Amino acid sequence: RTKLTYESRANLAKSPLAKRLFNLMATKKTNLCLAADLTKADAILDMADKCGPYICLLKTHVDIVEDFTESFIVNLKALSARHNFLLLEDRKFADIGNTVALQYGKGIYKISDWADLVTAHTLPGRSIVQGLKAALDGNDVAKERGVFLLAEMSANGNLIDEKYKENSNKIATEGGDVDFVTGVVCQSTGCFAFPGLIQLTPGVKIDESVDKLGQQYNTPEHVIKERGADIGVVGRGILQAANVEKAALTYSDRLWAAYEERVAK
Ligand code: UP6
Repeated sequence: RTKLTYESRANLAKSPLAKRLFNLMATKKTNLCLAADLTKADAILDMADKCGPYICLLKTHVDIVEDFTESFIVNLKALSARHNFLLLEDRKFADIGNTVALQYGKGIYKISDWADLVTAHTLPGRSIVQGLKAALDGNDVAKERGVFLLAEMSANGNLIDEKYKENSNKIATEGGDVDFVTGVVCQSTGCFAFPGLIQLTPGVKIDESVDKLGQQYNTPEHVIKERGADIGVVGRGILQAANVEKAALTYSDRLWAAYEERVAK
C-alpha cells in the first residue's frame, strides 16, 4: 500500500471521508496534520489561520479549551473552508456503544455536528464503531463523517500488543461498518494492509527526541518512509516554534517530499 499514490488509493477507499481526504492531500500537496493543542480558543483560531495553507487536517482536543463557545466552532469551520483542511477531534472514544453515541452527539461540544473526523480506541471491540454510527442515524451528515481507529500508540510503555493490533485491523477492514472507518492511528506499516485506509501517525518532530511524559518522536522522513505514515501529526514541533508559519511549511515540505520519494521507488 505504501507504494501507491494518494490519488489511486482514493479510488479504493470505502469510507467517503477517506476518499475526500486522499484527494484533498493530492490536490493541496500536503500530508501534514497540525495538533492544535492550545487551551485558548483565539490561540487555536490564530494557529489554524497561520498554518491552514500547509495542512490537510487540523486535530483538536476540544475538552482542553478553557473558553469554549459555539462561535469558536463557527470560526473554526470557516477557517477549514477557507484554507481547505478537515477537522479531526481527537476524542479517543473508548466506552460502550450507547455511551460513545451520547459523547459523540450530545453534551456541550456536540462533536458530531462539526468534526469531519474523530478518533476511537478499539478496546471495546466493534461496538465502538457501531455506537458512533448510531449517533448519526437519520442525519444528513452521516456520509460526511468518519473515524480513525487507534491500533498503536506513540507513548513509551503502552499496553498494546500484537494480538490487539491484529484485532484492530479486523475491525477496521472487515464487517458492515467499514464505510465509516477512514483510517488507523498507528506507528508502523504492519497495522493494516488495505490501501483504502489512511495511516495517521503522531509523534513527529524534526529533532528526534522524547518529552518528559513518555512521548517518543521520529523525524518526518522516518515516519513516512519507514513507518508507513500517510499523514504525519505535528503538535509542539510547530506550536513551540519561533515562527509557526515557517515551521508548518518546513514540516509540510519534508513530509510531502518523503511521500513523493516513497511512491517513486
Ligand atoms: N497522539 C499521540 N500519540 C498517540 C495518539 N495520539 O501523540 O499515540 C496525539 C496527542 C497529541 C498529538 O494527543 O495531540 O498527537 C502529539 O502532539 P505533540 O507533537 O505535541 O507531541
